[in-house]
Amino acid sequence: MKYLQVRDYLRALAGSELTAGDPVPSERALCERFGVSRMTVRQAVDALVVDGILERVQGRGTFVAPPKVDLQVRLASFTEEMTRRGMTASVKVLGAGIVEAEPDIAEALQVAVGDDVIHLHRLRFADDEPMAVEHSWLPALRLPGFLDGGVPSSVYVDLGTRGLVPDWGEDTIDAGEADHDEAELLTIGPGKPVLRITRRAFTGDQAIEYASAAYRSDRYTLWVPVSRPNPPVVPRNQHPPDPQGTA
Ligand code: 16G
Repeated sequence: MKYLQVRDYLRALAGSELTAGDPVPSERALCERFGVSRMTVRQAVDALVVDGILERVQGRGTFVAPPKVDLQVRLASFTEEMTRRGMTASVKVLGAGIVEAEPDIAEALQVAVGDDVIHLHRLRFADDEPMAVEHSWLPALRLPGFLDGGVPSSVYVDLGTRGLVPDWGEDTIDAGEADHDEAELLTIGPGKPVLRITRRAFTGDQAIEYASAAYRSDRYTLWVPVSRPNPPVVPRNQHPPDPQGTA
């Protein structure tokens, strides 16, 4: 199929001579080069837009898209993840303080309702581009003086200095739409898709963080390593099948 030739040519071009933000050859040039119709060229471009390799900018044309950051699902901090990818992490603190734990936060952090918890609301950047809006809650009683010197630039580094860096956790990931405030902060349109990630992180058997974040899904790919568990992993609140059938 002709369109595959055009697609593969553009894909190779985007991965070699061109870099993010460069325009791709015009439709007319591609039609001439491959002896195909505009419709065929558009079909090839569409496929690469869907794959996130090219992006169309209204009124300006088609460009090589910035590479997607693959968000690896593992217990790393935002700062570590971005550094590992050769990007510079930065943060804008939108709010920070001690609040009383609401019932859902109290349950997640294994504290009593009304106990002091640290609440952080942060906009996270990679190479100065907004990537995620995060709310985090941490048990204040376990972290005396946490906010005394201002909000640490990396929460997990601060936890590390206290010997409390989380060593395991649970993430849940949902597809969602950016609400008005998130869209503004992330510089995407309202209603654009985001990945909603909640995390409960533990140090040993004690919960140290509950977090809820909206990640731009145009800039993130989730990368999930999978392997066959042995023994089977059972979701929380469920019990493995009883082999004796005696339950
Ligand atoms: C990640 C965590 C977030 C944690 C932050 C600490 C996810 C989905 N979220 O963004 O819960 O608060 O790292 O990063 O992975 P920091 O040490 O750079 O502040």
